[in-house]
Amino acid sequence: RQTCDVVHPDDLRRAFAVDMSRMYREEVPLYGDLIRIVQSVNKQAFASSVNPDTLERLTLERHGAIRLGTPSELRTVSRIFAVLGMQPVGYYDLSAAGLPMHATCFRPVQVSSLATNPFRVFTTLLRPQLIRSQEARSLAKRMLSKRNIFSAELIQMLSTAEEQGGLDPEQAGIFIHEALKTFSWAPVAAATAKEYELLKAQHPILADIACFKIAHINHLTPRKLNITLAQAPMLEEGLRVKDRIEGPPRRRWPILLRQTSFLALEEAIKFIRDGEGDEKQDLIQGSHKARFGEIEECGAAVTPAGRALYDKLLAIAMEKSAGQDSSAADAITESVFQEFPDDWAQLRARGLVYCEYECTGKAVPDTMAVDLDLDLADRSAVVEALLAQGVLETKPITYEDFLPFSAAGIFQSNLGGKSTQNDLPILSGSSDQHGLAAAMGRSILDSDELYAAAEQGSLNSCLQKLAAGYK
Ligand code: OOG
Ligand code: NI
Repeated sequence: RQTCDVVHPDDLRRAFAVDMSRMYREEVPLYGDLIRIVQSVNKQAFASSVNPDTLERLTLERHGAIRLGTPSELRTVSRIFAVLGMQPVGYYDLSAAGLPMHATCFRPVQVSSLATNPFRVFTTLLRPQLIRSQEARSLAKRMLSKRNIFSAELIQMLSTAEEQGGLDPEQAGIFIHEALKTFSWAPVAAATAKEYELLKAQHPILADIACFKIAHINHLTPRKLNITLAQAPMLEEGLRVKDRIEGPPRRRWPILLRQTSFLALEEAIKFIRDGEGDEKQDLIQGSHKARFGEIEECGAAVTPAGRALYDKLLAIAMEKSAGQDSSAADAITESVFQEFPDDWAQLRARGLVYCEYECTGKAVPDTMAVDLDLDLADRSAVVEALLAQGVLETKPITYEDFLPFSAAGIFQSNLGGKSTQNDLPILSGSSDQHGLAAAMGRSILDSDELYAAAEQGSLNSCLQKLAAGYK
């Protein structure tokens, strides 16, 4: 193992996210408009918000999504993300929503890395065994087996990074440039129009995954402080915005994630001509709809108890609002969610959210002692007393993951038309986290463990400071 002056993975990720954003703005000019709207609304909303982040970190915030075709593509992508300091967190079974895919979220996991740059990527893998039509299944598999979405230079840099334990600044530049190629847009399909139509007829997602030479990023998502405020300017600028915001209703203390998107563009592409002939010069004009823009409002990460309450209320709201128009559905959802406390003290006292602890600077009263060796029950009594005395304070830990129902809603709105259970071209599948992990060749991290560790870490460092007499 050589030693060299390596670029920190957090800095690599930040550079990668910035370059990817620039690339996508060039490819999809509407995305540039979206960013402008978001920046101006964020500025307005920032002053009145309870959000603990800095405006700078908010403007950096992005996620993206890619759809991969084979386990070996996923394995290499997972190595690429590892170089960028991103690990697979969480498992999302999309078969429940009628999609032949499952997913994970690649993201930074350390509190300090999230603070530097929280860029995350929703990464789906096709599950061909869930495609009902045998013809479509084998065509998709055949096409995917022929493609290579990574440049030779990228693979070379990947090995270098793994051998050296990182990349020097010059290598880092090459790595980012080559990695972006894998996620860029090439308006030439690696399929004939007939192959494309065959897959699309089964499910539009199949054509998007299998008919291209590379794994284009299908959207990027800046973070919005108040997502409700962005809807109007988005419509004014002529973006075809999805009719409902996904996730929890509007609240004083936002939880989890609220998301909305503008609908996918119909983009010109060229297909390979069937049969003989010079493919490059002889292409057939067509179009493809897959790429879009999205915005999200991130709230507090919730504990398993908070998540169970969220899932329960969402299920009730969805059932009650079935068949209603979007404003009626929003009203129903808001009323159902009255049951989810919207007051910080209560959210914390009922153990519904994860908290970050901070020392306020106020001294520990003389009548109290902070002893690090206390057992759990005594310790939590001390913590409560310190909070009551104003020595400690808490704030939300930002949710850094995705929501499966919201993701399914975003998929549906961008593929056009909802499938009904009866004509699903997808075999019903069960979730297969083990299969996804095996495809990647590594295990998937549990987001709850990460949030709990962040909470504990912040509390421990406060208590250490206080025990050491910090004022
Ligand atoms: C991914 C959709 C999921 C989100 O924000 O929930 C997603 C896709 O369309 O490939 O990005
Ligand atoms: Ni998204």
